[in-house]
Amino acid sequence: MNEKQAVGEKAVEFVKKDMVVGLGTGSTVFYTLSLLGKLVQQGLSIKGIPTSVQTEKLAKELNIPLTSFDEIDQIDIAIDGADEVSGSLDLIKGGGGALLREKIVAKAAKKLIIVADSTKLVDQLGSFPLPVEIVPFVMKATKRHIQKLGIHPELRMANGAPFITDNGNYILDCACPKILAPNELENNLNMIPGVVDNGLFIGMADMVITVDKNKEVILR
Ligand code: ABF
Repeated sequence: MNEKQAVGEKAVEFVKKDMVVGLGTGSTVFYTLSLLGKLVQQGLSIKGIPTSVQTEKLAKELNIPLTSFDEIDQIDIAIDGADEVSGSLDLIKGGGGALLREKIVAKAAKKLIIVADSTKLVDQLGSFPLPVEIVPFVMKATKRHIQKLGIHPELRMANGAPFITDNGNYILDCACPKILAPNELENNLNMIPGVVDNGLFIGMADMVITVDKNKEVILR
């Protein structure tokens, strides 16, 4: 079993009957969803809130019942992947472009569990370019504001055109020098008009499921 499958499936142990579950996005959570789908088939009753159109589609294929923020205010548990995880469990997310809905779901969740293979573990955040979701209307000005913070934004492209998020926005992938003050950076970015949100998830993860040097699944 590969690391993604091992950590993705481990997270399912924390899902209990009648929970509202935030369903993350990505190739690790894929295994969480696949196993949840099997348990639902065997009678587990849960409701999921997907963090992306891609996850919504997969959950429907797996017959996982879904709900929405129109029907609930709080989520019992959210399970999601990450692009980087620091020693203090701070995260960079959004490599898949779903950071806005992922953050909304994570904030509404009583418990956020991150599933991350060992390649995601870092001493300090910042090697992975930080995704920032922005409003297309003000793209160039937003880029200039971000550059003033000393970081280097690059418009994410897909098939020769700007990548469009599920919310109709653009993503700037921002090469940052090592992120020494993630809280400050998160606030500074989000104060720029045109920035919708950014991929820093600081102090939000309650638990990270990963793999140690002996290839054992561990909880941090
Ligand atoms: C998601 O999972 C995203 O925020 C992130 O980009 C991705 C991580 O990757 P994967 O699980 O596909 O390796 O939650």
